[in-house]
Amino acid sequence: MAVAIGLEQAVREASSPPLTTVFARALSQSFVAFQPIVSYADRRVFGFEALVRSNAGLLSSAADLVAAAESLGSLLPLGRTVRGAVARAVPDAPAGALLFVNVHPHELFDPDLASPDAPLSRVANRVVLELTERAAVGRGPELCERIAMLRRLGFRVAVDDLGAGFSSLDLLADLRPDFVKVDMSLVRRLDGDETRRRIVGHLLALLRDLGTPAVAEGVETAGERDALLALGTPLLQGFLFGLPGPNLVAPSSW
Ligand code: G
Ligand code: MN
Repeated sequence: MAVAIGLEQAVREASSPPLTTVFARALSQSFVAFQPIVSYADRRVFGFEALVRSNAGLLSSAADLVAAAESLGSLLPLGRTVRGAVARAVPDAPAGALLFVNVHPHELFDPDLASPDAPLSRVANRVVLELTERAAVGRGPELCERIAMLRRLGFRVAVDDLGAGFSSLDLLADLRPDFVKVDMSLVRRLDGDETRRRIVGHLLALLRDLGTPAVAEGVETAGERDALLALGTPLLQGFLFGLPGPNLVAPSSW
């Protein structure tokens, strides 16, 4: 068995370019897609989440790009590329709309992120940095200090993917985020599942009690939308309102 895997790997490595080359190509052909976040009650675009993609055949999704960057130690160049693209797009955003940008835990300590002269820092008051625990990154005072410093630059902060994987409730206490993004795994089939509805209902009540606005992610159906509205979540994101796209535009139908 071990021999078969070893051979398989050898064949793959012999017949394809090294990951560094594939990643460099993917990064050079990367772009940022924007997905609307809507304030449904007043049919207003509240903001957009910036999602990295690549036109290169390999490593075209955000997940693949991030995984390759993690294994190559290239998270900082990837993050800088994304942040630069978002900064260039901000002037095209509708007035008042916020740009939500995913930040890998390792990127938090990139000097470029915290530099007042970095392109994104200049528009920090339009930007919400989305954080997940994801990797085992120090959660001590240095993380809180870093977040405090980024806030002094004008950035706001969101805890991403709450309710899934690595985003635990103690992040809410540690970071006291400006927004929380409720993971799509909790949103899915919310309308047809009483238990799920109770869990999300209590989670939203907790966030209201903390004074933290929630964004529900991954809304795909009118049923999920209506269940979320009934539970009191006005900020919604998902394929129902718009796919990630190249332009910062309001959804065409809602
Ligand atoms: O982890 P994070 O929340 O940043 O991931 C966002 C991802 O979810 C993006 O890749 C985006 O394309 C995807 N996404 C956005 N809206 C929906 C949706 O309504 N349904 C599903 N299945 N995926 C979505
Ligand atoms: Mn996100």
